[in-house]
Amino acid sequence: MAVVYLCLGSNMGDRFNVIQSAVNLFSLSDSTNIIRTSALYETEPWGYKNQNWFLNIIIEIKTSLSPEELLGKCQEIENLLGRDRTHEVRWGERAIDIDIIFYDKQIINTEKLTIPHKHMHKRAFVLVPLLELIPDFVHPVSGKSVSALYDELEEVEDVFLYGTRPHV
Ligand code: A4P
Ligand code: MG
Repeated sequence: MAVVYLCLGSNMGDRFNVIQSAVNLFSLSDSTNIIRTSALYETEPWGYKNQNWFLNIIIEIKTSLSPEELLGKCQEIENLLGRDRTHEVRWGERAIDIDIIFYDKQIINTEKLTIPHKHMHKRAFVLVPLLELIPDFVHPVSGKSVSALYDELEEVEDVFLYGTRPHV
């Protein structure tokens, strides 16, 4: 079993409901167990700025799936929750986006998958919730801990605690 950190984000439609539904689908699946989640955060858009704010959360899961199989599972859940990639702008609005941040300490660089996620170290919306869960976890490529990566952030987009969090 691998321990994996997923970042879920939504900035379209009923954002809370979409995040809750994604959490439910990971819980219900035989191949993924949710161990813990961070709090839920409302975050300023990173990248393409002219769009709605996101809700973001990190979930810690145990899984029997390989990284490629897990990517397939994440995309299946995105599709079930109404994501339509044909009308999207890069870094733009989406009902749900699920990124694999860490998969144990594995380093993967294929056409379909980059793990650790290639932008995670530049994103407060990933590092702030990760800090709650694994501040001392060392990024296997840079050799820096999550808290060191957070301290080194140059541009920090706004990240606020959201009043409530999804039920697991
Ligand atoms: N892919 C490669 N590595 C991974 C990985 N570690 N996890 C590939 C997930 N997918 C990975 O993803 C494009 C392709 O990336 C996938 O087919 C997969 O093979 P996508 O989700 O279809 O496209 P995308 O999400 O539009 O592109 P990208 O570059 O992955 O964007 P991000 O990095 O997901 O960023 N601001 C805030 N505040 N909160 C957010 O959640 N999200 C984004 C999207 C931008 N700004 C944001 C947020
Ligand atoms: Mg993505």
